Amino acid sequence: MHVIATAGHVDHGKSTLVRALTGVDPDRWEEEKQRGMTIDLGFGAATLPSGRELAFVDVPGHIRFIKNMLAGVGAVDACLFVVAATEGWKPQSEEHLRILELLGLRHGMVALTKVGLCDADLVELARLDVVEHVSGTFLEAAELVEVDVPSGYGVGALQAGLDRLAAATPTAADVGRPRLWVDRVFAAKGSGTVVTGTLTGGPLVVDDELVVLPRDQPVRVRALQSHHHTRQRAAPGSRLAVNLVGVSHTDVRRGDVLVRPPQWHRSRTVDASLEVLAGLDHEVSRRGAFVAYVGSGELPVKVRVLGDRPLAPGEHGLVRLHLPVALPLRPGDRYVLRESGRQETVGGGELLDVAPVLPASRARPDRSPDRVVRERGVVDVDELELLTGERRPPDLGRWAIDPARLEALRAEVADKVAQAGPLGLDVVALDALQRAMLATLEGVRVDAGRATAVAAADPLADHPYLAALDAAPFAPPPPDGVDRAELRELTRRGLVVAQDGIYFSAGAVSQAARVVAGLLADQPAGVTVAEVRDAWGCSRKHALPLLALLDGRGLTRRRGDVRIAGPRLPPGG
Ligand SMILES: Nc1nc2c(ncn2[C@@H]2O[C@H](COP(=O)(O)OP(=O)(O)OP(=O)(O)O)[C@@H](O)[C@H]2O)c(=O)[nH]1
Ligand SMILES: [Mg+2]
Repeated sequence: MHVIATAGHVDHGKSTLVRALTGVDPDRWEEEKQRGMTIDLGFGAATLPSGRELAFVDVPGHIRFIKNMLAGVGAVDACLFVVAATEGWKPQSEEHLRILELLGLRHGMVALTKVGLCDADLVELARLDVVEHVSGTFLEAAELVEVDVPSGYGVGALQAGLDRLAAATPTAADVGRPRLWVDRVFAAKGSGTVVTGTLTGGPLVVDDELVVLPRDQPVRVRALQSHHHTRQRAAPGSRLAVNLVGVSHTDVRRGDVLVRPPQWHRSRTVDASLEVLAGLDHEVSRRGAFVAYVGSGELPVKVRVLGDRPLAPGEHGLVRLHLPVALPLRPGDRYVLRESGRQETVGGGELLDVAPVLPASRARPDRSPDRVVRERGVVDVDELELLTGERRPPDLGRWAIDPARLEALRAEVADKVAQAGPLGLDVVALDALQRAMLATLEGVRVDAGRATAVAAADPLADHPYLAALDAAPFAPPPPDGVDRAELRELTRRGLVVAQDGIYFSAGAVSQAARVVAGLLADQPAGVTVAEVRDAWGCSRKHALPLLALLDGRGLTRRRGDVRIAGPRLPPGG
């Protein structure tokens, strides 16, 4: 099942085509019938001669109703792009095509309508006009069918073309995370509130417990209907009417969204790419009253360009958007940006980060989950899935951890254990993350809530190189003749610490720290490298990497020419 939206300039024959294909007039309102013009979205379903079913969303072409058009095209799979041969390419042909491109649509076909009102030359001119305008866009290779609905000319060819289009268009993805942007709400006699929309992301089932956002109203699915058939379960990619228990029809509106509450992060600030339309006659800065179209909704937004200068027409950049309400968004969602003052489409793009943590001055968003982990250091894998849509195995416990942070954590916990007295380390003093790390450390035994190093139980802990290192902690011998794999393993376990090509025993580092703490107790203003080196009784070649290790662990800190105590240095004296 696919959902196809019409698109094209006002009066070019979109609704007439939908009516010819579905047998239903998509212009539902009296005012639409009187004015002969679509104002709001219309809906219909067609069964093609092949038996395939297609759902249609018919949009208005008039510039005044462009926001209704935007509400209709957010979740569709493909478009039926309509151009009247009598008029050729017109402003909203262009604007609709730009919008569909910004929304990332990839599939569609073109109907050249009203050919019965033109002679062959005019039809040919119109066809060339269309071909020229769609070149370089997703419609470049699309089928173009000439039709004239009153005489029925071309309607069969259009149906056959739609059949091929549907066959070539992938069905909506099912990632088990349903979302339905509401595009219509009404009260059904006897059964309460009904909302309609195009379902994406996953199936909905009768009795599902959902929430209406941004209002945050819990609801239950009483019944589902798709194409006038009652269903127990509806698959993503269908047009759906959902009968809801728990909310009045006056409390839901277009632009609201139905999701399962635990499956979504709710965003008020998002980072996104912004493709500025080349046809714009000014650059995009933070000035201006902007409206973002996301899903079926229209939201006044504050825009901050990420980077130090405004974006020029045709340029691709990054922006931070501040929304007035919290919505269930995910990276990859598309949006269109319009400026309300000038009534023009500015551009649009893709959401990249739905929960940015860096200040705008430093944010450089992309869709990579690694970036999200790096910027956070540590993130629960469930949370990471909400933020990125991607599930990954935890690096430790239930967390995804930036590699540098993971190593620092390993060293920190190993150090705590190493530094603990004979009674061992009180595990209660560790946070959940440190405890998870403790459980992975080899050579550590936890007994009655206390962790102690059991180096003796570990064959590698008896490694002769360790004994050699311990014998000369501040002037360690190089690992000549030591098996490389064993050396790697000794380092990985934190028994040996490498710095600038010099290998130290883990004990040497804490021992060195104690000596420096002693010196600093007498000379809190700082000690020089030479003083430290003398206290350690070693050469500069060994003193420098040792100091670098202490600096790296926050045991010492460099200030000008001297070292002072770092935040982690134990009190000396
Ligand atoms: N002769 C002829 N007339 C057509 C054809 N298609 C549409 N029309 C006429 O063109 C007028 C506009 O058609 P609509 O289908 O309402 O146009 P629309 O694109 O839906 O217009 P909006 O929704 O307002 O943007 C109507 O009077 C139709 O009868 C066609 O193929 N041939
Ligand atoms: Mg219409």
